[in-house]
Amino acid sequence: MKSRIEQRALELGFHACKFTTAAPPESAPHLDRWLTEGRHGEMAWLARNAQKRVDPNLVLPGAKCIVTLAAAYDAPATSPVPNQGVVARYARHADYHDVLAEPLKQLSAYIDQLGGAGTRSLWYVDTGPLLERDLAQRAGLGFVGKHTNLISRELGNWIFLAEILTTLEVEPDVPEKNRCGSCSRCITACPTQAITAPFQLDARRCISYLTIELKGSIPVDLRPAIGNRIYGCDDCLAACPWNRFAKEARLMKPHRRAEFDAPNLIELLSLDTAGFKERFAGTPMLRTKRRGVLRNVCVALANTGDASALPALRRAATDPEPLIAEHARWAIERIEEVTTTRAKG
Ligand code: B12
Repeated sequence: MKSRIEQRALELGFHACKFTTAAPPESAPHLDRWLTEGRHGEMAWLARNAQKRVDPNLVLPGAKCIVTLAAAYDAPATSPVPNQGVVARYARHADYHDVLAEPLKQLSAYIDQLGGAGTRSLWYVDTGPLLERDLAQRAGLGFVGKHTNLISRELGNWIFLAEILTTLEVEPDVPEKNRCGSCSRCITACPTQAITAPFQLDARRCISYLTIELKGSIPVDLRPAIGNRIYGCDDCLAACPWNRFAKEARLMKPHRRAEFDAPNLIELLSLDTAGFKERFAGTPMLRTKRRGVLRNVCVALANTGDASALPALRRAATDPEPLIAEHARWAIERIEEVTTTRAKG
């Protein structure tokens, strides 16, 4: 039964498939502490269903097994060029929640069919109240690295995680152990020192949080470190030496959106709502909406310090969306400051 599920998962394009029980993950108390300390920032949804998040049986009563899956993704590393933005690799594809839904549905149906009448299965890809990385580690798919993401010895860390909770009983695999050793490259690589200690991330400082999840104004003291990143950040992941084992992104490759490898910031800033929706359709960036993405574009332009962005920023400073206007005004001040200092120097 187990090998048939695994084989089907690989046929469907997943890179790895491992099994664990539906017992609460051992690291569950860390979630409690993390939430109590407010390290989740504005992500109140993480606290709302914390109870479920640590107990898969509250998600699917009668669950016996969790099938954990990995799908590799990849996109070229980008180097900073004036007025070009950087988008995290995962987002330079069609939205993975959509891409992985189809193979997950198929695998889920296959498991139900194998289990026969009465078998129930639920699939998730970042979409459910589960501690995905911890379950994947217990299933032996990889280990949670010091940057808090799952690293696989066969795939590195450019992987998405997905799971199928099922009432079907399958023998669990052997858990993986941590293999970071004395390496701390990811901690050093973080531009905002968001990894406050090994395995501990203060989301409120993480550029991924600031540019994707945060709905309001980006704290001024953190804006310079964002550089020209306009959506997410990959620095801690890119630093991981296990990436030498990265594999071709089978499922995600056909869904690459190469136009986001080096997007022109001034052009993005001119997008109105309809233009934004058209340009970003199908990508995860759509969820951050025009107001969030253009807020980030203003910060990135400020950080490039290029005076040629001033006309576009002056237009954005009158944008009806106050969040964009505020960040545009800040960007203008920053660029003017830099240009004045340069002229004096
Ligand atoms: C909320 C969230 C975020 C938040 C918070 C991230 C975080 N580390 O928690 C923000 C917005 C910052 C974020 C960013 C990113 N995310 Co995210 N995110 C999630 C989400 C929805 C929940 C994570 C969660 O439960 N956090 C809770 C806190 C408590 O977790 P934690 O601080 O890491 O602590 C855990 C462990 O580290 C451990 N632990 C804690 N303290 C200690 C101490 C010791 C001593 C030890 C041993 C262990 C330990 O126990 C904790 C409980 O799980 C998951 C999907 C899911 N449902 O799991 C995706 C997920 C983790 N994200 C993902 C991705 C791809 C990213 C980004 C790479 C995107 C990008 N390029 O910008 C970045 C990476 C940033 C980073 N270094 O984590 C992938 C990661 C895939 C992988 N290989 O692991 C996931 C799994 C989604 C998916 N299905 O693929 N994300």
